[in-house]
Amino acid sequence: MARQATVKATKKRTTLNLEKLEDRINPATLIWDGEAGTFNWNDAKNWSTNALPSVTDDVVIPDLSGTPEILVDASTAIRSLDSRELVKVTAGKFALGSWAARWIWASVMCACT
Ligand SMILES: [Ca+2]
Repeated sequence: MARQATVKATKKRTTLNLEKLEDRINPATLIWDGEAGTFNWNDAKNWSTNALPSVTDDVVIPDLSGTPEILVDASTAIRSLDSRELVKVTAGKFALGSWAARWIWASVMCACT
């Protein structure tokens, strides 16, 4: 007589453990597109997102035609800066955010009085 295998279904209960993940803010890269036709940092249209850079943003200003100065006339804080043009701060504070990866690759001049 052939031996018959018996398959017995068993119900196993598994407990799922959920772990709360840390909150994350994804930094964005904002690129100067000069759409406003000015060289004013605080003119939102000059940025690729048409919004001013914020403390979580990496900012890129490419090599522009001629040698324009990008004027910063109000306080701003960004995550990092990579600029091929002079960034001239005429008023307010120009700060890099409190992120670990902050860095700057640019010429920044303070023309504050
Ligand atoms: Ca734009």
